[in-house]
Amino acid sequence: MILLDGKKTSADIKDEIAIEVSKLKEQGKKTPHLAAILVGDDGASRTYVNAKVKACEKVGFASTLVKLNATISEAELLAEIEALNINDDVDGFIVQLPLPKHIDEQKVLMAVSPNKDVDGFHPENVGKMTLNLPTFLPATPAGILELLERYEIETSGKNVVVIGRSHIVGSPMSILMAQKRTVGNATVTLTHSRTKDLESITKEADIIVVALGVAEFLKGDMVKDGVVIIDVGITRVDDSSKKSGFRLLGDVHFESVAPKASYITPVPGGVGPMTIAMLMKNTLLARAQNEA
Ligand code: BQF
Repeated sequence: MILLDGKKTSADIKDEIAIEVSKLKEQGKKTPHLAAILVGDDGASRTYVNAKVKACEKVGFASTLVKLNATISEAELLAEIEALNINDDVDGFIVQLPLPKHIDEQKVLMAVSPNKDVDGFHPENVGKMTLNLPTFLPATPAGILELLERYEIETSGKNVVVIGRSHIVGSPMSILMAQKRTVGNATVTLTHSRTKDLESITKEADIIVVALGVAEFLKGDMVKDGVVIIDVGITRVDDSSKKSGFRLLGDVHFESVAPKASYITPVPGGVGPMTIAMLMKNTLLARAQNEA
C-alpha cells in the first residue's frame, strides 16, 4: 500500500508556481491576485479561507479577504461580487461555500464573472469543462487528477466508481475521468444515495473516489484487492486530546480499506491540500489570460 501524499505533492506544485511568479516579477509583470469572500463565521469555512490566503503568501500572490456578516442580504453580497468583477487589480476570486441558508447559492455563483471564476463553478465554465474545452477546472477534481498523474496511476480503461454526486466533486469528477485526457479514458460509474447494491459496484472498481460526506462509510469488505482509493471526506469529530478540539475523519474506513489498497489518500494530508494547490494554479492561469 502506497500513501498518495497530497501534502508533499501540493507543496511541490506550490514551489513550481512560486518559480513562475518570480519570473513574472523579474519581467516587471503584475503579481497574480486572488480574492475570497467569506460570509459569516463558520469555523471550518474560516479555516479553509485562511489556508487559501496562506497559500497565496507561499507562492507570492497578492490576496484579499472580504469578510461579510452572516446577516448580509443576498443583494448586498451580489454587490460585493460585482465590485470584484470590475476590479481590474483582482485576477480571480472565490465565494467560500457553504453560504448562509437565506442566500441562493446558484444565483451567487452565476454572478461571478466567468473569466474570474477560479473555482470553476459558473455554469458557463461547467459547460466548457463538460465539453472538454479550456476553462478553470473545479479545484478538488483537478487536484485528484493531478495526484493520479504525478503518481503515474493508469486510468485508461479502468473501472472508476465515484460515490457522491455533488456539483463540486462527484459530478465533475465523473465527467473528467470519462473524458479523453491524460488522466481519463476511464469507464465511470457515478453512484449516490439511491444507488441499489452499491457494494456489488464498488467491489468491481479499480479506482474509487469517495465524496459523500459520511465518516468512514467505505469499508474493507466493499473493495477488491489492489484498488486505488481517493478519499474526499473531511468530517470533524470531537477529540479533546487535540489542540483544536477535533480531528478529521475521511469517508473511508482507513483501517480496513488500506490493507487491500494499492494506493490510498490519507485524511488529512491527501486530497485537501491538493484542492488548495489547484486553486493557486487556476489563479495563475487567470492572470495569464488577463495578460493575453
Ligand atoms: C488536509 C471544503 C467541504 C465544504 C467546503 C487541507 C483543506 C482540507 C483538508 C481545505 C474544503 C476541503 C475546502 C486539508 C478547502 C478542502 O490537510 O487534509 C486543506 O482547505 N479544503 C473548502 O474551501 O471548502 C469546503 C470541504
